Amino acid sequence: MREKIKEIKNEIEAFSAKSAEELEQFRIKYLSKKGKLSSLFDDFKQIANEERKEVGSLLNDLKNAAQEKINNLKQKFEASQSAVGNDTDLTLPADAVEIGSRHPLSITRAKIVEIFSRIGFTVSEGPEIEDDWHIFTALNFPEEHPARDMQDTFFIHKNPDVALRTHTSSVQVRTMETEKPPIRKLFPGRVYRNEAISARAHCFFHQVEGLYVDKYVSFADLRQVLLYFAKEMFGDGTRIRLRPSYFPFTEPSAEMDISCFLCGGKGCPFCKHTGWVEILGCGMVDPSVLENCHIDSKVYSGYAFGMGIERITNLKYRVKDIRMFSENDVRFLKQFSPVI
Ligand code: 2NL
Repeated sequence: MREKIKEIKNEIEAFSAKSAEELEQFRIKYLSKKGKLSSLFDDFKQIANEERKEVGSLLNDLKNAAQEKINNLKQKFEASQSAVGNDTDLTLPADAVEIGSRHPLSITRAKIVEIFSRIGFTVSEGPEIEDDWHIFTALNFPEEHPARDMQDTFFIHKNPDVALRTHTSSVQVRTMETEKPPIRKLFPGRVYRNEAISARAHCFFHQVEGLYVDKYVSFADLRQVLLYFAKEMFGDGTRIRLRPSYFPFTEPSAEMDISCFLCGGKGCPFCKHTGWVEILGCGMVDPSVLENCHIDSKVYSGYAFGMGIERITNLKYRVKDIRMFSENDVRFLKQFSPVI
């Protein structure tokens, strides 16, 4: 009897089925009424009393092992059957997986960051919701400056004033408040202005600002760094021109044009026959802004600049409507180089 149990146990352990039919044959052979186990249980009735307990438990183990084997194999067949049903055509082509592409604004931002990183600029980011001090007061905006007006700024709270930042200069203020010169950084990010939405203006856009504060920083340093940037961004033959301008936080301030990259400066419809295209604003950080950030303006000086990422992107890719950048239309987005 024990020999027989052992033999059948080995058979069951060694068994494997290639199909559901084979498994059913196995079940009939071992577990059906006329199967091998039934006949073993019949033999069991003749067994001596002192052996009943031990052999009984061996028999039960055997039955359980057979049942478990069947259950496991059954599960395996069911799983594979549901994955590949009889009516599944495995020769059909798979659904195409569309490869995404980098957003044009991200491409431009990365390019700007890369160009400045080569000359030692690192990147800092900060909050989009800001207090009055970091957006306006520290930056020398007088109390009655029009940019503080409800028309330009999205206020979240009045008294104390909390608003969506209108420029990333707020991050520069935070940096100057917490870090010691030399500071050589870029500040990319989204900014918000309460403007009527059109092809040329949106209620949010993106900026990269730059800041360099150290001893003996001069306007000549600013000009040379911006010339380097213009050549790297728009081509080696690019020339720059600085026109006097005004910002509350810089003195002197300037607007920078590059020679038109389509006509080379000769004049064409793109540059409105001037030969020049405006790309950014810049200037020497106003000493009072440095002092507001606890930097000694008698020891340190600095330059700053700011540009709109949408504007630079439009120049490079000739996007006609700024709203396309945030419409999520894949026909627009996939025209830019894919991520590989
Ligand atoms: C533009 C012009 C500019 C700055 C941004 C700046 C920041 C601090 C101090 C001084 Cl904390 N200046 N930023 C300076 C000049 C121009 O942006 O057209 N942006 C789109």
